[in-house]
Amino acid sequence: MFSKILIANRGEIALRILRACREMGIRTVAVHSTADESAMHVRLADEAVCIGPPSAKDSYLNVAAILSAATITGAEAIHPGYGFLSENADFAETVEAHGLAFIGPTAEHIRTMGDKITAKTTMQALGVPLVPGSAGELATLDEARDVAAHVGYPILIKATAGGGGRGMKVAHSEDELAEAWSVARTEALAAFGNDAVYLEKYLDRPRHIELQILGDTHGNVVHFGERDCSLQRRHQKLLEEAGSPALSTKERDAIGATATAALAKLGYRNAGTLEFLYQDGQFSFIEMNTRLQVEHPVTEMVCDVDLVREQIRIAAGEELGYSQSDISFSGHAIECRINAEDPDTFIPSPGTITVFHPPGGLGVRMDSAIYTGYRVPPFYDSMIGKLIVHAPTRAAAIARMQRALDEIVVEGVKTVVPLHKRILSDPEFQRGDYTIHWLERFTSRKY
Ligand code: MV4
Repeated sequence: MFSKILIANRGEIALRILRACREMGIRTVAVHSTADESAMHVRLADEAVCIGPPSAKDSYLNVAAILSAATITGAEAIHPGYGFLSENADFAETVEAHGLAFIGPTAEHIRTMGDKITAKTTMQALGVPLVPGSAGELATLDEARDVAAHVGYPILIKATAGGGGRGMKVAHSEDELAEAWSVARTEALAAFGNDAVYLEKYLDRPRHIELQILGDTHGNVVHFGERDCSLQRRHQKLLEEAGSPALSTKERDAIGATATAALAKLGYRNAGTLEFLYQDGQFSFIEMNTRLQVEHPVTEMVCDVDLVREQIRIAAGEELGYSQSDISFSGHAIECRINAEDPDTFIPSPGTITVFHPPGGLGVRMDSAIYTGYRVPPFYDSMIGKLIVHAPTRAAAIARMQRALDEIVVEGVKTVVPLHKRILSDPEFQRGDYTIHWLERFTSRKY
């Protein structure tokens, strides 16, 4: 096992990783920008190294500075968290070239899944169901027309380098195809420097369901069930739950078996998430995330597993030591992302937190790096914490989350807490009756 790990991240996820290290008797190295000198991850780590000015480009994305920090402190492994360098294949490769362990998948697997077409063709070859569409990149508009006629309208043009919904255009009929084609390509080129696009049948009311996977370096792959991440706005998730209100145990077992068999064949190691669109009882793979995700705690609560600890054990070469039949699902978990944003306009609200009182009690978990007097810097993501609850049933989890949201106090900055309260008291939400479009409509509703 490692004796020292460098955490190449900030905020709540840096604390999450630090906590796992502490419990495993592993020393920690925090890295931070000049804007984060008084951040909680810096205070709690055994050592801290300043890696640059506030701009993420010059600090949390500064590969040379992070590797220097690892070298001078004698860290043996680097945990990238989520965001920043976590899905940068070149970074993973460079870390390993320096004789350090990258706590994540191989650079090759990160690269494969980073390209959406390669990810899809790889998964298809491994027997994972996809949305019907083009076999790969489309060379011409004529080719797009043929594939669209074959799969049937409406269709979606997607950028192969895409993510976050950019470079994505719907065509409801052949009349709209030429326009969608050129707009998607132009956007893709501007956003990613790559105008390659592909085509899929457009699903009009899917849920976004993702499956948590772990693989070790001995060929064992298991899954920890699904998370329903349909409640998002402009591709920013806001509330996630495990399990999905839409899924039966039978459906979970079936997609889980397909996914673990596929990733075992691939030789996948460490944590990964398969993203699916789920509509009319059908799963369609869309993307794979090769990192620990923001919403991993809901899975931890229902499976009683420490996913970060597992990631570290896997990176150190240990065997999982359990199989699929040892993993069971207990109760229901919900996560509310607490963003420092106006709850109506979603405009970021950085500033000093004058009062912070975290909620507590049975089944309540608050993952956050804020404290009373903490200044939320304007340079990074506006998420300042995650409130997670676990209870025997979904109804009890909703009641528990409502109770916890009534208890939490965050003053000095605006937060999305009032929006969460509205969502949790909505009858459609309470019935689990929602798709990926639900929150967009809900937040534009007048009340
Ligand atoms: C889709 C889709 C409907 N049909 N693909 C959005 C970003 C990227 N991750 C995939 N996305 C979608 N792909 C087909 N064939 C709808 C979306 C989509 C979406 C997916 C997941 C979560 C939120 C979303 C919001 C809008 C659109």
